[in-house]
Amino acid sequence: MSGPTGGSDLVTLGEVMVSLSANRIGPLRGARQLDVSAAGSEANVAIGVVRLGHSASWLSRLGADEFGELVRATLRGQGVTVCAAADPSAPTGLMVKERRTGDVGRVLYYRSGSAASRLGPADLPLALIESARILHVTGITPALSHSAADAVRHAVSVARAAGVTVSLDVNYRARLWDPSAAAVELRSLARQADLVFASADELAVVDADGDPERLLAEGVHTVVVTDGAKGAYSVTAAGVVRQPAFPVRVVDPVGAGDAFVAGYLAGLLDDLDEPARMRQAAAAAAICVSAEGDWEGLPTTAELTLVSSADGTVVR
Ligand code: KDG
Repeated sequence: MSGPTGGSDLVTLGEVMVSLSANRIGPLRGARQLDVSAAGSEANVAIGVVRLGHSASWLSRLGADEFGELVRATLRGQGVTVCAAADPSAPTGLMVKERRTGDVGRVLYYRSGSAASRLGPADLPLALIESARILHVTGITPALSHSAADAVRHAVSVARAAGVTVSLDVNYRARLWDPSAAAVELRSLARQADLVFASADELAVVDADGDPERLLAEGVHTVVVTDGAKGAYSVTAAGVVRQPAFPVRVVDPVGAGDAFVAGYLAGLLDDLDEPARMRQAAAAAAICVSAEGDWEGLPTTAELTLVSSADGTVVR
């Protein structure tokens, strides 16, 4: 499905890396096989929104290498429109997921100097942003480089000028940048967003007192705060909506936040009311973490009801 002008309902920008995941528990040095996929927070959201019946475009840069082609083919295979120049002089980024213990995973990044870190304002197809219904950005992209931060700022100002809803997932990655630089950048971005998604810990990154009400007073329409198994709540001028997490067996927690955002934004695109958006967001997150992979388990619209199926259900 295309947006009203043949563009996409949702446009997003950021890095997708090839992801290599250990398929057994223990230090990586003992790994004998690694599963190959591609992942990046913003593109995970794009895939989630497509599975829930909307169109999405992803803007970036990729290396002119086999990994770049893997990323391109993976996203296209999931129905996402890819607008990413192939850069012959920088590689596609890489991340490696280790299952250090049964309960603790670690992610290693090999993304410094990657093609996506060279993303800049000149890479942005402005008409695509202007014709979208939602521009979704995260706090990961501005952490990649000064030019990537410029690209995010430019995309947000173009979207705002065109009346496009701006969504920000704070997604604070401590390993990617200095906390004070992150606070300056993310506080400014949050105040230009209509919708801010933050984990309970990340709220303090965008507001010194971690106060959603203050973000509302400064122009944000909705602040959505997620707190893992404790659930989530959203704050708007109309009040607070609380949504408990659906109890599921967690197989792979990575990507939960992106799934939540995808469920919420698809609900926004479908004009669902706030409690229904929050419920759909929580359902998408619960179903996603019940499967391996950052995005592979994201539900289709028809699968959203799986979250209320009893343990051990076999659908025939
Ligand atoms: O939310 C999941 C993402 O974190 C993952 O897919 C990769 O974008 C990524 C990152 O920076 O870790």
